[in-house]
Amino acid sequence: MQILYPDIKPFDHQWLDVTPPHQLYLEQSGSLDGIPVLFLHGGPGGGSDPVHRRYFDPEKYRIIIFDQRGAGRSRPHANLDNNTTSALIEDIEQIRQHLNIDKWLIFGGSWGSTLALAYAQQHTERVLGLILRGIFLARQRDLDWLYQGGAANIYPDYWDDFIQPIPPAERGDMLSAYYRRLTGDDEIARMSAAKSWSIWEGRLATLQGSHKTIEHFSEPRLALSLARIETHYFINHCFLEPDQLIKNAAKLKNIPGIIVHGRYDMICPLENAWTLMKAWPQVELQIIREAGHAISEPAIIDALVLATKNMALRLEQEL
Ligand code: STX
Repeated sequence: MQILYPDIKPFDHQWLDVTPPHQLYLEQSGSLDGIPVLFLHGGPGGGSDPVHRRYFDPEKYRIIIFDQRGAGRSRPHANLDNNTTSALIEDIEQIRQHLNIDKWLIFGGSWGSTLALAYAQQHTERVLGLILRGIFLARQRDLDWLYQGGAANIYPDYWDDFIQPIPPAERGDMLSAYYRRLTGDDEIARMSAAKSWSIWEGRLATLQGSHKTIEHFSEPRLALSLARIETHYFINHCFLEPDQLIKNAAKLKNIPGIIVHGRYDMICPLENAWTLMKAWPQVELQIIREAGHAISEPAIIDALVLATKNMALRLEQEL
């Protein structure tokens, strides 16, 4: 059983100016001459966390982590202007050039896997490999699963709490109903909607459920950026064409890839990973027996740490 690497501090951090009004928090840790790996956080709007550094051997990897537009320590917080998938892909390219990196490994879970796939399909020649967790294809069916009744079959009690802030007449379109409140003038209604939104996601994230997870998701800053940025992306179908990530999957055929997906993932059902694997048969799909969605699930940690170890060995051989 693999466990996380020790807690480390970044050797460099900065705020990078991208298209106004955005400035991105960007940090590097591990070894400057190691294999460059870019960590893409989830949500969108979830932000990065110091624990994310600990999935990589700091002696082998140059660990690059940033907060996407409006998320985490990026500024302005929870801002939706010029906040689109193609803007994030341009940010990734700007970061790569800014750090003088030719090619890098991309590591992303959930929305981070969505963004990783979109980036890799557009900039294939820049990608050494992909390690993806909890695949989120961002199709209509994936949004309906989360916000229009699917997961409600498994969690009817938590679903009741989730729909509670929305009057029955508006429940036919939960995403728009939440988006209106999250972008409205009533600050109390905004924060209350943000917390309900974020807690629903937090409750679905782990197999066991825990106080710590719920506390984390109800923290006002996280709740607000997660809820505002997610609803903004999701009412726009993540700014992707229908089935875009599957239609373009053949572009990945020469990129080494590992997918780690929990069988009991209630945020992104395993079907997402299965469908991706069918379209990208060269990828290695690991179905994790006793795990849900979160990056913090013990069996997911085990698989991801092993994946970064094996990918380093593979890439060192090729270099
Ligand atoms: N959102 C899936 C996702 O990317 C629908 C995600 N879920 N939870 C997270 O991200 C955080 C833990 C990063 C907030």
